[in-house]
Amino acid sequence: MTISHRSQPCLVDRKSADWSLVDDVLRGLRSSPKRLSPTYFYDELGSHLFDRICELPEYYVTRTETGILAAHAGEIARLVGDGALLVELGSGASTKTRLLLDSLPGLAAYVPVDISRSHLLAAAQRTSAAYPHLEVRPVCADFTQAFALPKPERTPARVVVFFPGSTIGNFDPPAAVELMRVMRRIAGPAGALVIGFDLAKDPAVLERAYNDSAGVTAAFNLNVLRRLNRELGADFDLARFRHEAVWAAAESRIEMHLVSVCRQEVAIAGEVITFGAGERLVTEHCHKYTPETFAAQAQAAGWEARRTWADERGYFNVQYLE
Ligand code: AVI
Repeated sequence: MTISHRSQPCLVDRKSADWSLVDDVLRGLRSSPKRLSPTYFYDELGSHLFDRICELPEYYVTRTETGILAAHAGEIARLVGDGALLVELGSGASTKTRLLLDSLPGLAAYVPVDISRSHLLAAAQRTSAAYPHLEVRPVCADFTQAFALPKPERTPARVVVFFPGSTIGNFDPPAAVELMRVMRRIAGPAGALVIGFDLAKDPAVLERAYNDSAGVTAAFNLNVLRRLNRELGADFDLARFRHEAVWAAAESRIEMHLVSVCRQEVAIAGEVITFGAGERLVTEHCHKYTPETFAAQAQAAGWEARRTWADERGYFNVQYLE
């Protein structure tokens, strides 16, 4: 049956009930070094700031991956095959997905998964309007936890997970392997994974990408404190922290920090957290791979690369795995 027009996409909430923001944040702030999960960046403002980062001249990641996807969408679509269920983890604005959707007219359905509810719903509505024949089934979930896929109207031939943007790099190696195992469970035995990952390169290029001249990444980083003020009644003074992104060669990653510019005390959820002058709060790690380190990680999770695409400068890889 061909359905010629679809109503608004219906969002499924699969946020875990036993997860608590306050417990997780306090655990991170009590640890040494102090840490916050990068998932906290993506409130409404943070999601918009991230969309702006993707357009920055210094942030080559999105443009480079988009170029690879645009150049090879036809071949990716042939590997994905007809009638697949395409599940995109951390779908955000779903901009890159359109390159695949344009080449995949026979998809059973598209399932964007994101933690930011309003951003997800708005993006799903835009996708649905642009592809009126496509069933779009947004799921609001933390994709690092197992969640049930919605049942599409058409039984899919297979499940293909799409994980672009080098978001895998925001997970430290053991967590990245675990997440790739979760993706195997989502995809099932006949499924596949299309993933984008950033490659190690000249540290000057990397540090520029995370210290842009317009200060958007700094605003994105600091916004996490604004979120804690709003949602947990904390009293972070944003002017007393500064954004820093540094290349850590031994770990092959950019480390994003918020550096306390003075000794200070911050009240949060009934606790007082002391920051020393110059103390770093770690907000994000962005791992950069070599083809070998990524292959080892994928194999540890049970995936085998079937095809790899790169850009001319060798900055970024997109891979198809089964
Ligand atoms: C989402 N993630 C892949 C981005 C990255 O490059 O690691 C997040 C980001 N943080 C600062 N700029 C972009």
